[in-house]
Amino acid sequence: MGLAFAVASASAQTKLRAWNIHPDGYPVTEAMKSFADQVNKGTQGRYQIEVFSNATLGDQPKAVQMLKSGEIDLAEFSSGPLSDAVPGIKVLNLPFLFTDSAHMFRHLDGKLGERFAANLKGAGFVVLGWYDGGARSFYCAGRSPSNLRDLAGASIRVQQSEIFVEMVKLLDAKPVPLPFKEVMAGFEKGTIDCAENNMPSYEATGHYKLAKSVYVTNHVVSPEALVVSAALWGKLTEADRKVFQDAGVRSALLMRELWNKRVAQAQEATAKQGSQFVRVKDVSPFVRRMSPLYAKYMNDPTTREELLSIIADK
Ligand code: BDP
Repeated sequence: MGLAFAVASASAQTKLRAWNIHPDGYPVTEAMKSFADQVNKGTQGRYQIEVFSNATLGDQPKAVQMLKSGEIDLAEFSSGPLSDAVPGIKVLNLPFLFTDSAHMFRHLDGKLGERFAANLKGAGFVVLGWYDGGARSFYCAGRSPSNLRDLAGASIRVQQSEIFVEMVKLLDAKPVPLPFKEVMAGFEKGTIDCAENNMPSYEATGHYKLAKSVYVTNHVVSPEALVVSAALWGKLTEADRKVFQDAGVRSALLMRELWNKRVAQAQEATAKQGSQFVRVKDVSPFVRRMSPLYAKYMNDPTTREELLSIIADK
């Protein structure tokens, strides 16, 4: 009887659905797959995670809500759309806050990361790993910006996220919030002049084919997060939680390694295809334009403390 029960429960399988926006081969996708494999092994096949790539389950703001309500179990989100659901993490998208990924992970792999994770947990998102969202720059079709004034009046696609909308407004440009998968069509139809993203996304989406002028501003360096729903977390045993946590940490390390290689590859590949890169000479005019944003987050009690602790420890 005891044995029969043990056999029956050992073979009980739970299928989990993971949301992902990127295609196969992209560092996020590969890291998620390795996470799924490790969870599968660590739980002796009791948890089977299926990764739904290319945003087939819906766009990112929708997926954020789906995870919150437990409709999907896992996801990898960029901090822009996530911060609209969890105001305490908004500072992660402030322009020029982090100078590069190393600076960002110094904070995220320490106390501050724990605080952001606690904020997210309170809102229904359990962070299992911080992934690299890279450094974002502008790229345009039909104009070749070499200073901020060249962006004035441009229709610039942004993520469906408040802070990105505000940032573009402060550049005297027109923010056009669009789902990631609709950006290419925006360039094709001419409804947008520019977009902004990191180089791996610029390449993987094919945006480089139409938007050949990259203005290298690196204006936002921000993380992404591998998260599971609080609903799923509540159902896991302590031992299974440990398996998920270890797999999350390992997948984040893998992601970061794959990411660094991919950034270099994307730059090289797009340059070969004719993309032109103009590096920003001096970021201070850009930073000055952002001052209403800094003031807003400094005055906001939900973001002030995090912001100060990042600024105080450059
Ligand atoms: C990519 C992020 C992805 C975002 C996308 C965007 O990895 O999560 O959805 O940018 O700009 O870099 O929408």
